[in-house]
Amino acid sequence: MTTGYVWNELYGWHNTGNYAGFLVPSTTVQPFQHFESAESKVRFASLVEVSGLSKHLTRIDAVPATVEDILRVHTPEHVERIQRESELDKGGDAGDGESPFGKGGYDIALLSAGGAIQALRAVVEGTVNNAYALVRPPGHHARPSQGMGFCIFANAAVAIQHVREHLGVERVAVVDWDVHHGNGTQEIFDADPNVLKISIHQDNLFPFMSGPMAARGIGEAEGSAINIPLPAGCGNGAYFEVMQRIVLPAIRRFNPDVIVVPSGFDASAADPLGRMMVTASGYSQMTSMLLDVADAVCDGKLMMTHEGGYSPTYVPYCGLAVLETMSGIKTGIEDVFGGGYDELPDQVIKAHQRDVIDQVAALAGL
Ligand code: 9RB
Ligand code: ZN
Repeated sequence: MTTGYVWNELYGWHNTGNYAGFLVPSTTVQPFQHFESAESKVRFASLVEVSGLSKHLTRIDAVPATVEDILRVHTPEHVERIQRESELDKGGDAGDGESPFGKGGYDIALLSAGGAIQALRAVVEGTVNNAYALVRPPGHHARPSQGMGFCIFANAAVAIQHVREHLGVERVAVVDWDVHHGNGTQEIFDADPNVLKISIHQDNLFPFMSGPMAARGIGEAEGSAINIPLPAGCGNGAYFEVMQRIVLPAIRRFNPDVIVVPSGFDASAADPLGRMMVTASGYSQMTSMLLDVADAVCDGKLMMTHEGGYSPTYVPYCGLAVLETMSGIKTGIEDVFGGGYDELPDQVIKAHQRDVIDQVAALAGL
């Protein structure tokens, strides 16, 4: 089994400035770090090296996405505005006032989308079995004409459109396990029945009022979006039930050519933005399930592209667990930070969590 891996030092240089979380500093808000700082991703990349896992992965170089790649998904106005603001010393904002970027941010955003493209290309072409693109800035909130939620360009969607255009891919299943709704991916492919959009998220966390279970795709694509808005507090048990009752059967029914996972680790028990309880071993088991269904329907073809996850200490262990599972290589590094979370009662599915899963399964005809 060969697992591709994308990381570029410039991803750590994407500059979100001195926001206090998502707030602009002022005389009443002390400057700090933006939530989407480099920390959790740089430390993930660091653990991949220190653990020795990187020696067993197939490094894939990020290449900047071309403007043509970006324009398959975004409007020229959006792309031109990002490029223009990126030339300013003070940088700019992707579109919602809480997604800042520094000088040169356009180039790093192209490199982020390009990292996802190269990873997906390698999987589709079969040079690797599967791949993880540890890219930054993230992408799943970016809309056709506007960035938002710390995202500039829609990395996963750009990669999907690239391989459909260049490599003859037709059907793609997206499983977004970031704790926030993958609204951008959904909007971009809402009317496209050949892209299955599954998003597992905390109900109405971000964006506001986005990702209700009633949003199921539009027109002839009705049924191609499956939103799973979980109540806060879900742990591994609830997430496994989501996989078994909804995600895996939906993928089997859809029969994709490849599976793409916008992978955030902000559903982890340690995340400061999400209110979920997933652990590194939970992410590992969900990865196994996805690998199994990928083996069954699409020759194991699975690509993950990094999204959120804001615990600088825990994200690296969640990420390492996923990469170990994808590659089949154990580094022997224990989940020292999260081990205690595995024993908490929150890991067992609760009735009110199961109710939501049952409702979504019924809506989806599963
Ligand atoms: C604002 C609020 C947010 C909160 C979370 C994200 C996470 C993105 C992510 C983005 C924006 C609230 C501006 C609440 O990790 N995606 O995967 N903004 N949230 N109130 N206000 C005024
Ligand atoms: Zn998120």
